[in-house]
Amino acid sequence: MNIEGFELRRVAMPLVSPFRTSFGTQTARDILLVKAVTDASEGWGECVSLHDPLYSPEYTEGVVDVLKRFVLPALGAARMRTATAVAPALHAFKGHRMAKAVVETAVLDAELRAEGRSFARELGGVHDRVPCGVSVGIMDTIPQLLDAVGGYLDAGYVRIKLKIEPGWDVEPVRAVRERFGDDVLLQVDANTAYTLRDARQLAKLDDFDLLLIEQPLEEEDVLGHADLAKLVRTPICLDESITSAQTAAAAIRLGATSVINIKPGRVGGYLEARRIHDLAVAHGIPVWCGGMVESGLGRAANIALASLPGFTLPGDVSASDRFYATDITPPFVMQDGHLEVPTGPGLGVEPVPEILEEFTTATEWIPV
Ligand code: OSB
Ligand code: MG
Repeated sequence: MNIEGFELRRVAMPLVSPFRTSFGTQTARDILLVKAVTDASEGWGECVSLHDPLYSPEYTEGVVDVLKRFVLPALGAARMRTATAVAPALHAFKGHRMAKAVVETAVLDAELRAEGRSFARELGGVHDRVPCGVSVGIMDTIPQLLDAVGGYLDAGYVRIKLKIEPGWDVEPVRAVRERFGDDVLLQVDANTAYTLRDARQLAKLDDFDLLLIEQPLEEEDVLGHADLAKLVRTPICLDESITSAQTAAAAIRLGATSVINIKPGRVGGYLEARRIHDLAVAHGIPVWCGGMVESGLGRAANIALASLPGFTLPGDVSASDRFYATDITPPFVMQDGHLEVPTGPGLGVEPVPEILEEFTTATEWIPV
């Protein structure tokens, strides 16, 4: 397989409703797609970076810059032919994992399509469908939140995640428990909005039998999470702090995380995501697949990853209509609270050409 070049494509997709987290409110997604074009096939990657560096240091214009300035020229110079060669060819460049992940995913998709193998099969998936969780944004009022959660439960979601921040934590959790009962699988995500001084407030969540508290403290405060784990009974789950298998190993050793949210984009790609899965399984740490408000392309790959055996908790793997009225691929539709794992070559899904064109705001061809 010889790589001829990469198409960078920007796609603007409106969200069905605003999505508010402790770091901001999103009303639309400006997605960077990368298409790898080889002499044998084409493959897609979806970049998870956000428009602004509010979740991680990366941001989409920065990803485009690092791709054009460093990543794609290095791949061309390496005459790289397989997805496993991508990470070594880029190793000299520090960080920029979302940028590295999107090109590795595009090359992997191209390679698997050429060979007729699916992502799930390549990564080691063992299930043909995965359970769906949903991430519920911060709302203006508790009644609004209860309406939203009720709607997702009616739709069949098997796990609810509430976004929290100081001032929106114990009360919304209590209200959801009171209205929907103790059987609902429930967890919270703070996106780094607290400090260790908030330990007593966070310990109040212990009364509600939550599956986990996700990333309460700053990304780099791994020790703080280890200290917090001794002050609260609810399991701590790291998201932002887990940037590689190496940081995952350290966080596990320190007792900073007893569950891990794996997001392939955050850790440099699906191959590193699988290494974190394997490490976690070896340590008896449950993992689940995070989401970054992906279109159907990124969603397809996440579903494949979530079918690996260590993904024992439902992920932020939801149906297309959780975020998008119209997806750029045929929509992922939930059945009985689950999504089917794609079995076709590569991602197993492709953009619908007319819809892709309709949402596209810019394209650029970069030969290598
Ligand atoms: O922290 O998990 C997060 C979305 C954007 C940025 C960060 C996060 C999220 C989510 C997942 O909560 C949403 C989804 O894709 O289902
Ligand atoms: Mg999170």
